[in-house]
Amino acid sequence: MKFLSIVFISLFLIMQISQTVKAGTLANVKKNKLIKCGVSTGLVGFSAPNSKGKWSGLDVDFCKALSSAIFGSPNKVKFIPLSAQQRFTALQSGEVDILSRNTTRNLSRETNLGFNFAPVMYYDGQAFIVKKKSKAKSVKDLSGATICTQQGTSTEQNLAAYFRKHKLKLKVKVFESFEESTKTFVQGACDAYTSDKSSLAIFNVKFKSGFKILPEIISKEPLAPAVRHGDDQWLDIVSWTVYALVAAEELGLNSKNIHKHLKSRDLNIRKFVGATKGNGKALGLSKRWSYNIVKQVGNYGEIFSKNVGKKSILKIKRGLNNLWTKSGLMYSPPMK
Ligand SMILES: N[C@@H](CCC(=O)N[C@@H](CS)C(=O)NCC(=O)O)C(=O)O
Repeated sequence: MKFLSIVFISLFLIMQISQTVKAGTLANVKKNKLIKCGVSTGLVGFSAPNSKGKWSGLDVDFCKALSSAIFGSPNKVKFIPLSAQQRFTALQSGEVDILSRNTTRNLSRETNLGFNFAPVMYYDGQAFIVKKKSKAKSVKDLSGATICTQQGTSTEQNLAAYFRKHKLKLKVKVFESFEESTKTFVQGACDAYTSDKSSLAIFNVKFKSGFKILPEIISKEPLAPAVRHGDDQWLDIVSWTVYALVAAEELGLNSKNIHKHLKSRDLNIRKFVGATKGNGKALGLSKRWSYNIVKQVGNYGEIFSKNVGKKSILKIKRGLNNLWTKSGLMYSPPMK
């Protein structure tokens, strides 16, 4: 009798566990009627709240695009601000469904931490900024200088490696909070500040050209959305949302003109807008998933320009983030 009840209890537990494994992230997201999107605490251009708590930025638009793909509306997202240090545990523990937070894809994060990265949303690299009146013209002039940076970032590791390689004396001040690290630098307690180059553009906007960025780019920082290992369908949806943004730009589809293409004769466009079915079903989404992304959020070029590019205050050039047909690295595999 005792043996039988142990068998039944074990069977019940196994069934429960396989239920939760089967109920993947998409099912959870649908059940909650929203995507829990991990973003930064406030990095202008990528993810930052305004005074009314409304979020904007490239990483924010990515989660909105995901929401359009799944719900046919860009607004079914809860943005959860995370510091560099907090972000990985938040993803591992299920506090967020996706991390869309200027996070660099690398081998140890993908293996040891148990994540899968979607395609790159922004190709970045690490750079240094100093006050305009500083004598430093190159990173080599920063030997022995105090450098501010943020804890739990690839920035911190690259800095140590670069100084070691070039036999420079490293004096570093690390901070848990972004706010504190930048404030300390601006107030003059550090001679230089280092991070992904995209996040340095804001200094001259906020503080009226009092700063200069040094010429060296010391690392590769391919920033990409991340999800937990073990949920292929969710990874497919997240990955093809990145590709849909890029493919739309390749195909000349944008938020203003896509509705005119519903009757297109072009087979690639017909697939994209869902006039010829197939892509949506394959992903477990509706036939209009990619149409909705572009109609409601825009194509990659539009969201780049609006958040970090020429229509934004940062005015960052497309560079590596241009389409492959324009000497950049943005490339979507065929969407068919
Ligand atoms: N891409 C790097 C750096 C990412 C990072 O967290 N950078 C800091 C400095 S720019 C940041 O975004 N802080 C914003 C925050 O903590 O909310 C990484 O993945 O480690």
